[in-house]
Amino acid sequence: MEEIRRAAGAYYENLPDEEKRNARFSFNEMDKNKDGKINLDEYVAYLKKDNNTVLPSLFTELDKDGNGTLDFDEAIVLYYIMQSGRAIICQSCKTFLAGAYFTCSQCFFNDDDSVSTFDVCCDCYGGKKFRHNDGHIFCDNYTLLCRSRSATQAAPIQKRTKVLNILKKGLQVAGITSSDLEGISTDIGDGIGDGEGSSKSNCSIM
Ligand SMILES: [Ca+2]
Ligand SMILES: [Ca+2]
Ligand SMILES: [Zn+2]
Ligand SMILES: [Zn+2]
Repeated sequence: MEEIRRAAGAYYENLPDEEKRNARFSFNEMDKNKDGKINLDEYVAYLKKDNNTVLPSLFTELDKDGNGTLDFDEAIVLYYIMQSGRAIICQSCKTFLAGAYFTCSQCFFNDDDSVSTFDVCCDCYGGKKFRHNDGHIFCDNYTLLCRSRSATQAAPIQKRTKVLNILKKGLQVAGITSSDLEGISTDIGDGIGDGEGSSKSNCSIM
């Protein structure tokens, strides 16, 4: 959680003023009784409003000083998690995935919208405490991010738009922000590696 907290702080510092105001606006919106802090009820009500998964355990983790409410600095971490699509949950034990985790590469790169990503925490993955399709191969989220880049670069030009669209759909799985993806798009524009190469990894595109 500490890592995400640091990322959230850095993210907020780099936001344009207008988006900083948006973050403040979201906070005020969440703060129904206008006492300047978010209690558990306000947190739950806010997430339910947009049909988000409500994890009371996440509230406890967000509440760094443990006083039972979230001040603005603590709530900014939630804002970051929501904005960056980082709200990923273990499909087995339902905990919030704050750090490294494993995801099914077949499901991730599947371009059928009815197939969602399948993510599990390291404990559930290591302890084989999950059920999933036989033969599907998992890789960790950091590996996936690297493989996504090489997969995009290795794809023939006409296929790249498709690959990028798949990546956009699965953006949240790797915890990539949209600005990261713009970086990938730019590289494509440079026309790097337009050969027929294929990624020789467990996480290659099927
Ligand atoms: Ca309040
Ligand atoms: Ca607090
Ligand atoms: Zn788990
Ligand atoms: Zn799968």
